[in-house]
This record gives sequence, C-alpha cells and structure tokens, in this order.
Amino acid sequence: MSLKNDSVFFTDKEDISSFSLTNQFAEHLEFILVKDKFTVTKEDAYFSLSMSIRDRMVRRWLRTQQKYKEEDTKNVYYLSLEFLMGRLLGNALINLDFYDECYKILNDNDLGLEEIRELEHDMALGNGGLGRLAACYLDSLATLGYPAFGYGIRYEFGIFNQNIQNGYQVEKPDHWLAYGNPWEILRRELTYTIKFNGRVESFQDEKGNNKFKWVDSKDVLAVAYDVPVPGYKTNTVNNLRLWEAKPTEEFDFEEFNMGNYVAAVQSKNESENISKVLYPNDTITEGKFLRLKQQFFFVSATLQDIIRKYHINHKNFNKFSEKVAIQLNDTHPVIAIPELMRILMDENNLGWDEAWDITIDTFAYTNHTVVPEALEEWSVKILEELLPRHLQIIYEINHRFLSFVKENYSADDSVLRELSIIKEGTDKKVRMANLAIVCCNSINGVAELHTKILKDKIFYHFNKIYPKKFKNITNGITPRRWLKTANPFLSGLISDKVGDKWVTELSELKKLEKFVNENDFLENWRNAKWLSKKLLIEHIEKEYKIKINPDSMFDVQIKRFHEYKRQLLNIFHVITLYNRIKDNPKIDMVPRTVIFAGKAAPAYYQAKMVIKLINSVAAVVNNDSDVGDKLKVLFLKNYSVTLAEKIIPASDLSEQISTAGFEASGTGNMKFALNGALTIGTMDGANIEIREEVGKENIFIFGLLAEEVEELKLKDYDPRVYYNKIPELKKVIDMISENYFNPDEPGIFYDMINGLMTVDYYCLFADYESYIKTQDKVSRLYKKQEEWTKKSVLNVSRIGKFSSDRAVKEYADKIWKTKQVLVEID
Ligand code: F58
Repeated sequence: MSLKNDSVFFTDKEDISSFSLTNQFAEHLEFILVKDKFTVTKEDAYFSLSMSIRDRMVRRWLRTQQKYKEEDTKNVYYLSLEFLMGRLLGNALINLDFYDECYKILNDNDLGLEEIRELEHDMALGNGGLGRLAACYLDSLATLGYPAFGYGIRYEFGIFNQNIQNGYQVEKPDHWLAYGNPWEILRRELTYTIKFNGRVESFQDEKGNNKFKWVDSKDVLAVAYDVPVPGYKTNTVNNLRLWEAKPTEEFDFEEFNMGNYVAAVQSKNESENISKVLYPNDTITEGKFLRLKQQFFFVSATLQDIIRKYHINHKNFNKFSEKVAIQLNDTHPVIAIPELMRILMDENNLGWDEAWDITIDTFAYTNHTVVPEALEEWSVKILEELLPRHLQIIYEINHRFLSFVKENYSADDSVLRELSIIKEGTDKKVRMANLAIVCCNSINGVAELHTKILKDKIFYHFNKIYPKKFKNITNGITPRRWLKTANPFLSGLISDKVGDKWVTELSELKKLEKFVNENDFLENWRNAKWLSKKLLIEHIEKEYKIKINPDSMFDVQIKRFHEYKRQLLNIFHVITLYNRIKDNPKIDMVPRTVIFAGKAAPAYYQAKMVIKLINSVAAVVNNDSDVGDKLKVLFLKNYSVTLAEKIIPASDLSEQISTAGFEASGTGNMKFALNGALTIGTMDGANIEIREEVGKENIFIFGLLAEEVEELKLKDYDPRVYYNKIPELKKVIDMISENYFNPDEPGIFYDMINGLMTVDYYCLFADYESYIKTQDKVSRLYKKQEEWTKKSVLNVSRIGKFSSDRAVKEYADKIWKTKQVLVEID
C-alpha cells in the first residue's frame, strides 16, 4: 500500500536531527516508558537511549531500503541459522558517531555511559565463530554499502548461560528478551505460511506434463522482526530479518470447545517451539527433528520474502539470478535449494531445466568445518515425513547428477557412492554438503589451508568434476567492533599517530611500522595495553574476588570448548609451570595469568571434563602459597561477545593451538593480533596466513604440520612413547591420573587420561614438547619488554588483510557480482 496523502510523514527535507538527542531521550523516558525522575531506573536509561539512537537510524534505514528498490539492485541474502551480534548500542554509537554526545548527555544526568552499556543483554544467537562471522560480515556489508540482507531465526533463547558449580559447567536458559528488545521492529504484515508434513499429489496439466502438488500440510506462521545494521559513518542501514514462529490459529478450537483447554494450548506451543531455542550442539544431525524444522521454517519464510521483493520490479523469473544472490552459511540453510526448485516448478509452473538454471545461478555455499562428523546428514525417513516433496526433488537432482557423472567421467562405483547426495545403508541419509556442492555455483572454504583440504581431501572427487566452483575466501573481522569500540586506548593511540582512515581501510595500519623504533611511541603502546589490563583486572576482581598481578603476562585462550582446539594442551603447560615452581619455589620466571573462557556443548562430555580440569587446577594453583603471583589460572564463566571485547584488548599472548588440519580458519586469532597480542599457534587455519603477513619472527609457531599429523596417524601413533620419553609430560599425566587436583572426586579424569594414553586423537602428546619449548621462548621474550612491544606493533601494523571489509569485497567480486550503492540523505 502507499498513501495518496503523505502529510503524516516528515518530508525528506525536514531535518529530524533538529530534535536534540537530549529531547528524544527525555521523550522516550516519559512517553514510552512512563517514568519521571522519581521512578526512573538505569535500565530505563538504557532503553531510552537505545530508542533515541534507533530513531536516528530510522530515516537512513528507510532510505536505504527505498534506494535498493528504486535502483533494482542485485541483492545479497546472507542466510544463517546463527547471528552472534553481541550488544548493539555501543556499535551503533560508534558507527553513527554519537558516542561523545551521548556520553555527555548521560554524564549531565549523573549516569555513566559505560555503566548503561553494561545493562544491555547480548544478542547471542549463535554458538561461536560461524555466527560471529555472520555478524562481522553484516557490519562490513553495511559499511561498504552493499545491498545486503541478513536472514535468520529470532530465537527466544540464545546460546545458554554458563554457570560453574564445583568446577563443572551448568547450563541455564538465556532469556535475552525477558525485558524487551529496543532494537527490533515487529513487522506483523510480513507473515508467511510455512508448510510441513502432508503428502504429494501428482497430476498432468493441460499440456500433458507431470506436475506435483504438496497437499494436506500442517502449517505454521513465520512473523518478521527487523533489526537495523548501520554502516560506519555512512547513510546505509541494512536489515537483519529474523523469523518468529506462530501458530496459524491461536487455539485448536475443536479441543477448546470440548473443554480441553490444556491440549488446545499445547498445539499452539508446538508451533512456537520452532523458534524457541538455538541448538548448542557441536556435532549435530542425528534425529534432531526440531532442528530440521527450524532450518526449513526460516528458509521457506526467507525465500517467500525474497520472491515477494523480487516481484516488486519483475513479472517473471527471467532475471531472478541477476537480482538475487543467496549465500548459505554452512549447510544449515541448504534445504533452501529444493525449496526454491519446488516454488519455481510447482507454484510457478517452470520446467525442471529452467528452475535448475535459476537455482544454480542463485546459490553459493560456505563450508566452515573439516570435521567429517560435523557435516550434516538428514535421515531420509525424517525428510519423507516432514518435507515429502523436497525429498522427491532431492532424489531427482541426485539421479540427474549421477547420470551426468557416469556419462562424463570414468568413475567407479565407490566414487559414485562417495559423490552421491544419498548415503545408502539401512538408514538412508541425505548429505547436505553434497547437495550444496551439486546445486551451488560456488563453494568456498574460509582460509587457504581449509580450502586446500576441502579440494584435496574431503571433496576431492567433486573438485575434479567442478574445479571452478571451489574458491577460497579467508575470513575477516570488523575493525569497528574489535578495535575501535572494544579498545579505546589502543585505537586512540593509533589514530593519533596515523589518522583514523584505518577504521574502514585496515591496511592503513601499515603506517605504524615506521614508528616501531620510537621509544615514546613504544612506551605509549605499552601503556595502552596496561590500561586495558587494568580494566579487565577490575572486572575480574569484582566478579571473582581474586587478585591479579598487572605485570604478569596475560596468556589467553577463549573460544568454544572442543577437543581439537586443545584447551587441554594449554592446561598441561600450566601444570608444567606449576611443577617447576614446586620444584624450585624461588624460580625466576615471567609471571603469568592464564585465562580461559568458553562454552562446551551440553552433551559433549569430554569437553565439559576439560572445563572441570581447568577449574580443578585453578583451585590448587591459585591457593598455593609457593606459587604466589607467579601463576594464576582463571576460568571466566559465560563467554560471550561482550566478554571477548573486555578480554582481547588486555591480552598479551593469544593461544591458537588446534591440531593442525582441524581449525577451518579461526577468527579469534585475528582479533587478538589486531589488539597487539602475540600469537602462539600451530600451522592451522588462518594462523598460517597471519604468519605470512606478520612475519615468522613475530609469531610463535610450533607443532606438527597438517600433513605430519596425517602421517603420524598412518604410522600407528603411540602416545605412550611420548609419555615415557618426556619426564615433564609424564609428571603432568601422572598427577591428573592420581587425582592431585581433585582429591575429593577421585577417578573423574580416568576416561580423559585413558583416551590420551591409548589414542590421543588430537596429538597432544606429540605436540607437547614443541609447545612447551615455544612457551619458554615466549617467556624469554616477554622479559625483553622493548622487543616484545616492537613485535606487538608489527603484528598490528601488518594485520590489515584480516578485515571483514576485504573478505566481503572478495565475496562480492568473486561470487555475488554485486555492486556498492551510495545512499544519500538531503
Ligand atoms: C567455525 N565453525 C570454525 N561452527 O570452527 C572456525 O574455524 C571458523 O573460523 C568459523 O567457523 C568461521 O568460519 C563454527 O563456529 C559452529 O559453531 C557450528 C554451529 C552449528 C553446530 C555445529 C557447530
């Protein structure tokens, strides 16, 4: 609809910024929140400020969307089951350049902006790197002015809250919406029907073509909520659209009329369950009916919305793939492929070939893992029940694909079995990655090594068939959040020295290099780190009542808990240091504060036991008077984007120690280096490219290479050989198995030690010696503060490649073929 008379709206010329922020702040407090000076709370101040800032975005937001329509731009749709956005207020203040003004307004009212910012609940709709990457890309897309749209689910509960009880992880629901969310706008008018179950009817149309119809489905509604994504100092405000599930009718009236109120409400709950909770699992798929429902729910709503928008400017589908690029963030949204085929064929009467060409030209897929058990497979039985028509289409795609391979390549049966989208067996499965590779125009890995492993190993035969489809786009992070906002001390110093162009052109940091021998500058650099450390210490002392030595090296590993990330190897180093102190309490060593944070998937027993071990070691080490402040071990609970923003600026050493060949890229590694921490890491993921950029003399690399890990395994790797050969390692293992850190709970680490001594799948024992020696090197360098600081400066100055701006431009050029758009406001 559009209004004939639009006098109720401000004209384009009217300067809405003439309403001062102070006025708007007051207005929201009084008229929206209904508060006065007697009843106002700090939470009210947070809400009111956020709404005032949102108001400032509205015109740009509307204009941006209008502009995309007018120009009929080629749009990018980033489909992701996860968006780990963190807090939005600070980011909006920085991107819109309102930080200083708001700081003053609040100060004048005896409120601290930083204190108010602390009241915002993280928007934690993701597990880790994959979800955070989506959020960084949204920031870059808006900053660079790409016509882009994020699509996902508005989970009522984000990633669980992690508590620690007796050293164990305990999960609590994350009720992030409990007090409302000032950033989202409900778009009730954008409600779509999502079908599930039912059956497929076939018939012949008037021309005698075989046609299919999905009938008798059980329906659910998807309702849109929009979240603004402002670019940095531009007029572009892009849109993140998240779907909430609702029942088609509020109650089952038959049940209701029969007086069965509870049953009636129950069916309402079943529909709403779809958007209830983010799955925290690390290796998923098996029988997760609701997870598949989530995937289809959001994909179906999104495609309906994309097609609606496309039809504003186009009558038929001829130009669809010229105007629409859909990026699938991992395999989670891959069910969009048969859904688009179905919509085109069954609802719009296109033939198979036409529908196929459009589909393949539209979709692109990013892979984020090399762990084979993490590649999604859905049981054919489940698909048959939930999405019968999609299963048919998948079978047809597979049939055509395998025929094509047979005709064009001399592939034997075992190769065909490997390529097949359907995995045969007693419980047949659909391999979602294979479906994606066959149906997408581009498949990309997220770091060079990762892409190489995809091409040479995991998808070897696919790469032979479609060599041009495989691409690498190394991940990136947004400098706006991860330096400008999170680290005011360092970013201030950098801008003083080289100006602030780096915020949108990260390679500008190169200019820092020429100051690397200036003593004053190095002094200021150290001071910036020290100030960030002081802030973190305050936070830790307040929350954990533990004293931290500000002169100690902050040695940090913060990320999801997974065996391949080897937090366990890190704690082995801690125990080794502890033993050295116990052997010689007068030892002259570099004091360390070793910080861990991260969540383990609730069902991942081994990862949870690593958390327990860290906490057990911490309890012993931190309370041993021989140790004093030479060594402290901290496990900071409930890791989040916000906590990362506090820890990373304060870090000296970044632990990136995955078994080589397992970490697709890593993005934490980039965030630390950008904040001046030095990295200790393996030749894995993006560490390799970081080393290439910063220079091998400015990073601490250790351990087996990916191919050496493979070789070792082929040679019947025996971890006991290392245990017997390395006395410090033997001592560490013996202490754990003899319950040194857990006298009250003997035997709890038995499985862990047994696994290490017999299999050690992630090669901790094989890498231990090299890790410890490298850690000793780290300590020696830390003693020479000037040299350390120079390396820190060089890391920052050479890290420009890892900006998400660069990554997003590569996606736009190599895959989406979309152009930047300038949004103007009079
Ligand atoms: C991560 N994957 C990779 N998955 O582990 C990391 O190397 C990479 O840098 C990052 O993606 C971005 O490319 C990741 O975070 C998940 O969180 C999955 C969520 C769904 C369940 C399985 C894990």
